[in-house]
Amino acid sequence: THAPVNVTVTGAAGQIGYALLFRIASGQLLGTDTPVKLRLLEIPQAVKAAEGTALELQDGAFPLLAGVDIFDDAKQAFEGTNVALLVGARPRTKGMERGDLLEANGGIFKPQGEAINAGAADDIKVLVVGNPANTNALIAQAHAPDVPAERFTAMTRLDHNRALAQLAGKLGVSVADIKKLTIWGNHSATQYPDIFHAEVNGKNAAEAVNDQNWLENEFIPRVAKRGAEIIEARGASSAASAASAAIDHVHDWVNGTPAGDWTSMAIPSDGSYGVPEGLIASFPVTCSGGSYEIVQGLEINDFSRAKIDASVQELSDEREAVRKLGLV
Ligand code: NAX
Repeated sequence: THAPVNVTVTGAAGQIGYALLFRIASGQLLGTDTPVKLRLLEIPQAVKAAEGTALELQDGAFPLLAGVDIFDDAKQAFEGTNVALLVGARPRTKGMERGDLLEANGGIFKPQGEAINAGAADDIKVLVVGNPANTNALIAQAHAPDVPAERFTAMTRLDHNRALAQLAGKLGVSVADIKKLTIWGNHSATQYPDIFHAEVNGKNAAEAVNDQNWLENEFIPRVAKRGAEIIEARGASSAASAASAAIDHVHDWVNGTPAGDWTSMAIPSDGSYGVPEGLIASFPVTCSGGSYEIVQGLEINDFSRAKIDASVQELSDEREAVRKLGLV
C-alpha cells in the first residue's frame, strides 16, 4: 500500500458531495491499494451538514479512509492536497444574467485557484465539476500560475457516459461494447457527442446506427439536455451519476485509459482540432502514467466541424466575458 493521498472536495455537503465521498472512501477514485485522507471544504453555513456526512463516513468503516478534515477556509482545505474536486459552485438562479453568474463563480474559483497555488502538493490534479465547469476551471487556473496549466480540467465525463448509454440503447448492445466515443467542446447544451469515430464491437458506430435523423434530432439533443430530463423526473439535478462520472474522470487520469479506447475530458487546448489555445474544451484523450494526451489525427467531417465550432465559440465568448470581468 501507498501513503495516504490527500483529496479535497469542495461543496462536500451538497448532493453530489454526498454521493461522491463514499465512493472515494471505498477506494474507487484512486484504486483499492491507495488510502485516502479527505479534506472537505464548505461555506460556514454548511459546515455542520458536512460534519454529519463525516460521521457517516466514519460509520462506513472504510479500511482505506485515513481521515476526514473539514474546513471553511480554502487555504487550509488545499494545503498539501494531491487531488482537488471542485464541486461547490454558484448555481444560476431565476433572472440571473450570464455576467452575474460568471462574476459570482469568479468569487469562488479565484480564491480557490490562489489557495491551490499557495499550498497544494506538487502533483496536484484538479477536476472542476461546479458549473459553468469549463470556465470555472479557466478562472481557477488563471490564479494558479505556479501549477502546470494542464493540471486544471473540467468534467464532461457525465456527458460521455450519457452518450454511451444512449448509443448502447439504440443499438441493443452493452456500454462495454462501445469504444472511442467523444464529447467535444463545452459542458453545456452546445456540447457535441461524436459517434463518427466510435466503434461498436469493432464496427464503426455511425455506420451501425445509419440514421442521421436519430443522430441529429434524438441522440445529440437528448445527451445535451439530459440534465433537464433528470431534473424533470427526479425533482433534483443529477447527483449520483455526476459523482460517478467524477470518479471515472480522476480514476482514468491517474490509472490510465484502457488500450484501444479513449475518454472525454475538458482540458486546456493546445490548439488541436482548431480549438483556440488555452480554452478548457472537451477532447478525446488517452491517459497513461498520470498524464493525458489528446488523440490526434481524427478526420472531422463537415457535420462534426460545425458542431465543434459552435461549442468552441461559446467557450471563447465565456472566456471573453470573464476577461472583461478581470477574472482571467
Ligand atoms: P448542491 O447545491 O447540492 O451543493 C453545492 C454545495 O456547494 C453546497 O453544499 C454549498 O454550500 C457548497 N458551496 C457553495 N459555495 C462554496 C464554496 N465557495 N466553497 C465550498 N463549498 C461551496 O449542488 P450539487 O447538486 O452537488 O451540484 C454541484 C455543482 O455541480 C453545481 O454547480 C452543478 O451545476 C454542477 N454539476 C455539474 C455537472 C457536470 O457534468 N460538470 C453535472 C452535475 C451538476 O449539475
